[in-house]
Amino acid sequence: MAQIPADENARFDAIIIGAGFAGMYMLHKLRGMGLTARVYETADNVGGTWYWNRYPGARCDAESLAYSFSFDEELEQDWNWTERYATQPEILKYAEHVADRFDLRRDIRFERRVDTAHYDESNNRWRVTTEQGDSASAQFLITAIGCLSVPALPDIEGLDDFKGHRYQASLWPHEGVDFSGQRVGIIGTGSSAIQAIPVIAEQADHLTVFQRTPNYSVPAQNFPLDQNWVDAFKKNYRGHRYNQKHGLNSGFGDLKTEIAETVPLAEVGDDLSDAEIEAGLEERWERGGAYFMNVVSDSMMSERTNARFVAFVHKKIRETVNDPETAEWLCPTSHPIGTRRICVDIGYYETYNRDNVTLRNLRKTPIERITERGVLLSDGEVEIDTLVLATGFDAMTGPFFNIDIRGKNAQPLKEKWVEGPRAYLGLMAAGFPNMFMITGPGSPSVLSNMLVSIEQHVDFIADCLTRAARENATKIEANLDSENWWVSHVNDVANDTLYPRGGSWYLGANIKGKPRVFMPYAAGVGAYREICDHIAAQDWRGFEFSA
Ligand code: NA7
Repeated sequence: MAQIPADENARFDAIIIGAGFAGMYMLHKLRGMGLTARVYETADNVGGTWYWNRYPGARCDAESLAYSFSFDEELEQDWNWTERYATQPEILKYAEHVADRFDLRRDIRFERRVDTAHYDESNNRWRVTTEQGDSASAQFLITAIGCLSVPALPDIEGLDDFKGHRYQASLWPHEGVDFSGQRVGIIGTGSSAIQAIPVIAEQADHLTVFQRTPNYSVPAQNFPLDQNWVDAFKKNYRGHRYNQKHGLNSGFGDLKTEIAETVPLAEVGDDLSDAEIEAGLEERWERGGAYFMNVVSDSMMSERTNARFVAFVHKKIRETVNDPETAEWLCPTSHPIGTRRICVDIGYYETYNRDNVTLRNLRKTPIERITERGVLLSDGEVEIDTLVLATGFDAMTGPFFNIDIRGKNAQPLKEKWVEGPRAYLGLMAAGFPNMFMITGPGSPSVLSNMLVSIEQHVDFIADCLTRAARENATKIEANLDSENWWVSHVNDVANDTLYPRGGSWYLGANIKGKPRVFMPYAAGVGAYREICDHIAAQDWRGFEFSA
């Protein structure tokens, strides 16, 4: 395919970085408003996270009928999901379908990595360059760069010494990997690994899991979707969408059940007897999904309630895993349940009953280094042919810091955010006029169904631009006091929950030297939407419009 020539001093109304779901919908929306836009995308196709994360077993942990666009009723009626939780290939196919259906590709430049984005005060425009030589400017800059798009390599000595095959979950080869006849080792036991482990175990000769911190996982209870049920569901798609957008479940939720049955059993766990809470947890476990946490409303607020959830999951692990020592090692004890992203699995704990799977507990026998032949633990070397790294991401701020973004007075965003991200509503940083962030830090983002949050942000940004155009304002900037208020509100909300005790990437705790700041907004998409709508209704309080 002939390479499209680089843009040379091209001018647009808006430049969007990233062609995942956020970038695609933003482009579609801007076009509908009669604005010109260019999208730059590093990959050679659309899909964002679903383009890169092709590891075996990759699938969404929000239900497919909810993890899809709602902005076009014909699209939502036409597209048919095949399983309760869609696989990565199916979601990628959906993303490609959206790109083709709305003819998005003609404004997207693929295989272009934005390296600089500088605000020019003299003409109120953002100048953007790519590593591939594009140069362009636009009045508005919109980042659609994802929250988990910068893979983190583990800080382990000798990684490059390994002579076998090495793969990273989030940069998986497009042609796939055949593990048959292989001794495979996997480092990491987060969501990615918990999805990949059962699938790799079925293929590999032997799989060794190197676990530092066990995670809580609940069964997906995945199933193929029944067409009659889907047809009935789609008749009331608007009602379901309303619930996703306004509900407490942040866009997750058990779609098979009517909303009345999915409300928590009680506001506080203390109001329920052990038998009552057990019955509720058992029922949610059987239904499957991350929605498990909402049996009681205070599961993320009360240590006592949370501990009852923990005891339940520990019991499930011990009942499932035959070897008692392996079962104990798999029981998380270092953090309350839900304070790290709860994993949704298909046969994860059961996999440890296979003869060809071994769990190594790195808390007892830490990794000393990677060798030519495998992984050297404190009690000896484990020889492997293939090493899989499922070691996570430099979450939320990492994607911003990968680009040299400068606002007024040439201030780098990296400098403004040196002690943690600061943005009004997680959407706009003071000192960075006309730059909007879709699902940025300080918004519900990773604590929500991303499609629900993306649509809300894109619509909000579009309304904000419309407000500016109506009043002939060319410059929109977040007010610093409003930003400070929002950042402290985000912190207050987080501090009222158990989240900060998770020590996870939500807090930046997985990256050396990163400030420990709880980044997502933890009050849910319903509360967040209400605040945004209220702010818009008060003539965009906290946003300053000028000519
Ligand atoms: P996560 O959830 O950040 O998991 C990364 C895992 O890698 C986690 O178990 C880490 O253990 C482990 N890790 C990282 N560095 C090391 C070293 N040096 N040694 C041993 N183990 C290590 O990333 P995922 O990709 O699984 O999931 C990210 C999100 O993607 C997920 O929540 C979904 O939203 C989609 P640790 O906990 O640090 O001890």
